[in-house]
Order: sequence, then C-alpha cells, then structure tokens
Amino acid sequence: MLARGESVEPRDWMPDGYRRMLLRQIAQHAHSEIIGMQPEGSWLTRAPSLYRKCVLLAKVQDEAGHGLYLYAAAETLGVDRAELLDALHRGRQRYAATFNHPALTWADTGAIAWLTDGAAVINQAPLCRTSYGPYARAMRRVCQEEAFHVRQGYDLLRALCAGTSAQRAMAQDAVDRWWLPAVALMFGPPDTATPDDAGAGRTAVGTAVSRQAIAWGIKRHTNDELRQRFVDHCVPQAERLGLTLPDPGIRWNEERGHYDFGPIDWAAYRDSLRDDTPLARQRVAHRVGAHEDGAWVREAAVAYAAREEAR
Ligand code: FAQ
Repeated sequence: MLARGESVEPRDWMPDGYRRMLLRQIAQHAHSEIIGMQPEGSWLTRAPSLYRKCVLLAKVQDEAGHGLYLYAAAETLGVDRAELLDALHRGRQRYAATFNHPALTWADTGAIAWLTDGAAVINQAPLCRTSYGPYARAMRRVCQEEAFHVRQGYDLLRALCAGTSAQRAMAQDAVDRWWLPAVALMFGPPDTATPDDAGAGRTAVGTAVSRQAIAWGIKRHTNDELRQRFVDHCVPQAERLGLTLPDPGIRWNEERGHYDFGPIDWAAYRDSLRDDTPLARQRVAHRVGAHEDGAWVREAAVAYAAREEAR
C-alpha cells in the first residue's frame, strides 16, 4: 500500500509500531500547537494597535484550531483526546521545547511567526503527503494557515525595521534570540551522531527514529535536509529585512548550491529538552489551569449534545 503511494486510513490494518510512532508524532505536534499559543498569547493585551491586536488574536486562535485538527487525527488511532491532554499535563508526552523560551518584547511576536512558523511550514509541508490519511489532511489545512502566519510575522518585523532605531534594535534582538530555537529545536536532532554523542557512546537521538519514520512514509525528509531548506529560505528574507541572522558561519556555498551555517551545540540542544526548567513548568501549569477553568464549557457542551440527541 505504502509502495503504491496510497494512504493508510483508520480502518486499515497497520503494524503496532507504525501506530505508536504516528501517535507519538501527532500528539507531540498537537501539544506543540496549543502550548505554542502561550509566548505570543502573552502579548495579546499589550499589542501596539487595534489592527495588530486583531491579527495576533486570529493567529493565536489558528494555533488552537491546529491543535483541534491534530487531536481529531490522533483520535482516529483509537485514543481519546482527554487521555492525550492528560499525558501532556502529567509530562508523559512532549511538546516542542522551542516554546520554553520567553517572548520578551513585542518584536518577539514577529520573530516567532516569521521563524518558528516558518520552520513549521518547511517541516510540515512534506507532511501533507504523509502516509496516514487523517494526519495528511489535517496538515493541508494547517500549512495554509501557517504560511499566512509567516507573512504576518515578516510584515510585523518589516514595520519595525522601517521604524526608529530603537524599533530596529528590538527586531534584531528578537531575531537573535529566536533563530537558534527555530533552527535547532523545530527540526529535531541531527541525522548523524555528533562527536559529543560518539564520545558518550550514543548514536544520535534522531537517527533511528527518523529512518523508521521515513521507511513508513510518516516523514518524507530527514531533519537535517529540512533544516538546510529552512536556512536557505531565511537568509535572503533576512537580507531584505535588513536584519542579521546570529550565525557568523552563514555564507553561500556555490558548490553545494546552499547556504552553509555554523555548527549547532547539540549538547545544549539536549539540555533544552528538559521539562523541569521554571518556564517549562510554567507553560504546563498555565495549560492545566486553562483546562480546569474550561471544565464548565466541556460540561455544557456534553449536556447540550445529550439534549439534542434526546430530541
Ligand atoms: N522539543 O524522536 P526524535 C508549531 C524529543 S508545531 C521537544 O529522534 P524526531 C506550530 C522527541 O519527542 C511544532 N522534544 O526526534 C506553531 C523524542 O522524545 P520521546 C512541532 C523533542 O522525531 C508555531 C526525543 O526527543 N512540530 O510549531 C524535540 O526526529 C508557532 C528524541 O527525538 C511538529 O511536531 C523538541 N524540539 O524530531 C505553534 C512537527 N526534538 O517522544 C505556535 C512534526 C526531539 O521519545 C507558534 N514532528 N524531541 O519522549 C516532527 O517533525 C518531529 O517529531 C520533530 C522531532 C522534528 C519535532
């Protein structure tokens, strides 16, 4: 079926490992969408104009919607959404550690949308052809919206770059802080073992997982291929904005037909996946609080559905 390029649908037979890998990736993805609302969401009450507030509100709501599409896709694999949320709240399933960085200034909302959503589009566009039908269909909607977010982030940064020197400095500072989380964390571990891995007798965390995910058609490209594609996209855009990407190793490589970029500190990467940092704890606590506050809405929806059914 996979060899014929056909998608796997919920009622088709599938190996347990395939189901587990899909569930892990879709759940992590869904959790990332809803936890990812928090850094930008913290600026909703402080947007500099009504226009920017409306745009940011719509963007943050879109991320909630992406979470819903993805939880619905995960449910087709036989789990309940409440179980998935419980796993997030108890720290049994992960979300992208990118969002364990703070949004310190208004410019961060632009840098997050340009770089983080930009990385998400590069990572997720190939997932529109992922082998599991419900995930692929969710991705098509998500990617269309994410592409719009990237333009919104770029537009915000462009406005700051055309402003005062303080505004330009704010944009540069935000890009300086969000570049590495986007390049390293949004694409996952490297394809090959790093010297640090080899020294510790480890194979690279990403290698085996990625290889299996590609074999099953869940992922279409390796983490490093996608990372390179992202750098190639961003460099000319940064030049147009008049911003510098914080990596002195970035230069055009005529032979490869790609931009070279500096080495990533993978030991620091592994460290940033920890879920016991103050900000990671705060993200989950905020999420749990929102879930508890929303209990009455879920109860009302269930009561309404039961009443409609009884009619
Ligand atoms: N953060 O399994 P591998 C978005 C974990 S959506 C935390 O070898 P892989 C929208 C990994 O889970 C962003 N944990 O990694 C938005 C595993 O742990 P486990 C998310 C990480 O699969 C934008 C262990 O390390 N996108 O941004 C991370 O090759 C703006 C070993 O790793 C997706 O989920 C990490 N960064 O690569 C929202 C797309 N990296 O499960 C708001 C689909 C690794 O064994 C604002 N997912 N780990 O306990 C993927 O493409 C991949 O799963 C990766 C990870 C790239 C995330």
